[in-house]
Amino acid sequence: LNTPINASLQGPSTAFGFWLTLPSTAVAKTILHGSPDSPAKYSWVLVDAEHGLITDRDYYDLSNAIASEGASPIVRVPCAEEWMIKRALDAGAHGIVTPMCHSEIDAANIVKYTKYPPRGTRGYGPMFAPHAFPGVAPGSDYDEGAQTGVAVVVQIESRAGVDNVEKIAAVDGIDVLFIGPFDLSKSMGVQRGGDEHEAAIKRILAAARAAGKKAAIFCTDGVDARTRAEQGFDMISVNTDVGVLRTGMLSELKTASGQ
Ligand code: 3PY
Repeated sequence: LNTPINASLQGPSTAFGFWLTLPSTAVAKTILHGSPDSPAKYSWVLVDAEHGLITDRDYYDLSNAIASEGASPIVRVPCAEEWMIKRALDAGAHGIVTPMCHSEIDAANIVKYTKYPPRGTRGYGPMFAPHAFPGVAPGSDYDEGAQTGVAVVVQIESRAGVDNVEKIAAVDGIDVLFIGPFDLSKSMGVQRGGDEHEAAIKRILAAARAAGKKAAIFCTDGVDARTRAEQGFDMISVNTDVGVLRTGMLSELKTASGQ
């Protein structure tokens, strides 16, 4: 499938995206529609149903709104359950992110849930999925494209996940290893940004590289994202909707009130 995220991951530059935690097509479209003085484009949006306020009832509208702006909707399901992955894909996700991938067994199951038989066990019912893929017809066009064209992204964010990361990266069908730095620091019991944390991040990046897979990471602002881009990450979440709303609104108030 010729989706924005696939094109961006195959291209020479970093695939930048952002995190959507509000179930609002207007917020997603406002950010994606950009402005004349911001030529850089986000190629994907993480629709977060693990945390945040989005539920699977929102996937269809959000996926279509995001796709209509030329970006890929990537749904982070609440956890790596088959039925959750199926509902996200059936609503039109161009990719899925699964939290807490701890082992190659987890990874192999996730791949299985994203593919139709005989490769996997995804149930058949993509009546609505093709709507979020401009130019892709329902039926065999979508069905065949989805077998390899849906991005399968697993989060490495636990000590076990790091211990097994080379084996996870080697699983056929896994496209991207996505680091969750907050959960990773909690699971390892180390400071975010400290030496042990950064060493684990480097190991995940190296494991992805060695296996010919892509590496992604969640960032908290543009400076953080620039640093990770320079380290060689392929896919980067720059910030979150609420993160930017909050800091932006508070900083404007500070200026307005002369502080
Ligand atoms: C983490 O940092 O743990 C994430 O999953 C991104 O929110």
